[in-house]
Amino acid sequence: MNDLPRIDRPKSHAAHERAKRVIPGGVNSPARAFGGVGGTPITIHRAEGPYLYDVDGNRYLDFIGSWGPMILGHGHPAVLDATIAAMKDGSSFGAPCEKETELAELVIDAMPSVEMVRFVSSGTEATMSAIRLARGYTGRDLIVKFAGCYHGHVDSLLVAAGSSALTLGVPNSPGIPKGCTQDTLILQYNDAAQLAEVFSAKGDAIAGVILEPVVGNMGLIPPSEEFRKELRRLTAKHGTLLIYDEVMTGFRLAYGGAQELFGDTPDLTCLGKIIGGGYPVGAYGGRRDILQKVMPAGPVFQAGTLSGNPVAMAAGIATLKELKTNPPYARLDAQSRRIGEGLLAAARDSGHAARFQRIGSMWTLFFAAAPITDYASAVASDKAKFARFFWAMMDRGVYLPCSQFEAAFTCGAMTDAHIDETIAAARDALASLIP
Ligand code: KE4
Repeated sequence: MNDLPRIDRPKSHAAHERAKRVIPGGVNSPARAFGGVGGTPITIHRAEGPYLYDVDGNRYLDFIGSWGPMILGHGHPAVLDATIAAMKDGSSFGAPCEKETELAELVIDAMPSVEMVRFVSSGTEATMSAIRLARGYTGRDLIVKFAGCYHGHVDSLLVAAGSSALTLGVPNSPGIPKGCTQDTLILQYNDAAQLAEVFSAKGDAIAGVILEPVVGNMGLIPPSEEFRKELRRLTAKHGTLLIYDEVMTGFRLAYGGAQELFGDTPDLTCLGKIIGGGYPVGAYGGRRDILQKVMPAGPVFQAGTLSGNPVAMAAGIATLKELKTNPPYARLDAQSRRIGEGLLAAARDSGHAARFQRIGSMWTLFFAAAPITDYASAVASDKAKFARFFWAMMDRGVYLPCSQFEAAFTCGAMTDAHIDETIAAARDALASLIP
């Protein structure tokens, strides 16, 4: 049976051809290029609630949610009202405004490990600044990251990177001088023994360890308890800063992020996505004694024209207040669990080896038989079959992340009927795939 896209999307094709003439690859981020699934990226006209609408008038249930930010769904009234009001007061001042302090207080209230916070305009800026701060605070140079984890396009961290770097086969991008990565040690996620080995040899020279506390950028990979606890023990023992990159998991897995879910206390936390409610916001925060090293309080430099932008702050405040007042987490967890049960049953009935890995409303269907625990097992999954499944779901009105190495996100605007529709579409799609 033909697995290729069944629905023609002429306006998306034309829009993409036009974009390619003036924007590299026709996209402003390679994650949207459909490099992992082939075909032409879909151009979106608008979004509302749980839906995306493309320029050809097709409607899709949206499981990307802008790669995480849209946990409330698109166009939530509280966020709309807050941003429109903020815009009427002025879109950018280049001077402090109280919305920055208000959002900082909400973040600090949500995450006990965060005693102070600095806002930036992207997750990349957050991790870049956190790495600089770890080095400035400890006076050390070495940084540890894990193969397959993605922390944005920071030179020193764009090695063995996940997400679109992995999808498009450039986990080590050209253009990055050796000098930028010579102090970056790459270890394997979930390998506690290797951690102990490296720390016994170099622990006192390591400024920081940065990781996704739950990986979304290799597809969904949970950490083992042993790995998490060994990481905290060894970093504390050697005076190394433990940096949780919660750009994706923050306010997603729980109101207090993965660190609330696991009861962990990192030294620094990076945030993004949900704290901007769909607007460009990143943040890094943590222990007061560390953050007090950030300029102008201390000597570690970091700056940004639109950091703390009042409209973006208003969106973040409205989003976090809604999440705090009406926490969706139990419902998102139950809906995502149901999706997993439905997709696994459908894969089994259609003869496809599959694994569904999930924490809360972050999940991934891997076409693999064994558990996916690290970079090697993730890249061994059947990416070609995932690509065919992606298009089969697209043609049935369900928009999944366009790569095996991404997490899908359920959102608060989805009802049980939407989940039923998704499971039915997956059953039909999987039956259409050649085993
Ligand atoms: P941004 O610079 O894209 O705002 O954040 C970088 C980043 C940092 N840390 C984690 C854990 C992240 O997941 C990200 C960005 N996530 C990707 C999707 N997996 C963003 C999509 C894109 O690159 O277009």
